[in-house]
Amino acid sequence: PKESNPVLRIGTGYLGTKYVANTLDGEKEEKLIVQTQTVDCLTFIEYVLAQALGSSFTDNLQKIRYRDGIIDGYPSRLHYTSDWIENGVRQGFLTDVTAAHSSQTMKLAVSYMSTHANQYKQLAGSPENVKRMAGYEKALSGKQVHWLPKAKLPDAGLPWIEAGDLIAITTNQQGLDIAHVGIADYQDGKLHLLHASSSLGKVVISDEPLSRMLSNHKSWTGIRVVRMSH
Ligand code: NAG
Repeated sequence: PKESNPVLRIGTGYLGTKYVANTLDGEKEEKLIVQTQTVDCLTFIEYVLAQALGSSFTDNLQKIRYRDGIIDGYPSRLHYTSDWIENGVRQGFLTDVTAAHSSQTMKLAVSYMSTHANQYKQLAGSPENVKRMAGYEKALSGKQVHWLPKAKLPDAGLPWIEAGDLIAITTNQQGLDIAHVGIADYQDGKLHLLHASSSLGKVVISDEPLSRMLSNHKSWTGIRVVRMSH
């Protein structure tokens, strides 16, 4: 049965969990926050992955959320999902499945946070944090990553996209890499998204197949697919 995949099984257990944004941004000093009762799209998959990896939940979460697992202020948090993915691959708990199955590549170009510092509490009053973020943006920008354009994703999904895979939705919004994340879930032979939905205010399985979600959002361009390594 499909729910033998631990990521999907644990993720399904979060159905109905309330969506709340910015749950990690309340503290002045950056520390590991565990708030599994209220999630956004990224913290949802972080908690699921931290649990699916087994043994210490908090050790796992720190490795997932922070660059090389080290908490050193706000900029050490992996704010850009591409950075988050790269860290997970480097640390050995994620595999980039897209790289093996889609020949399409894109060059990352991120700058959103340093150029919209007023939208981020921990950047607004801190030129030092903005400077550090700009450095990480510069390091990430120019890197090539594989992706799958939305026109190449059928309603039925693809054989290499498995239930429980993590899906990161790419965007054409200037300076940003990923607009949304969730978990692959097949329903009646179609690929759906198990995700923390800001519009529905909770964790849901999408009514529509992922392919339709993508075509309904003009700025969403395609997906990257990563898998928990085992
Ligand atoms: C991401 C935010 C990040 C935050 C995370 C979890 C950006 C570029 N990234 O969307 O700051 O830590 O959600 O809430 O805004």
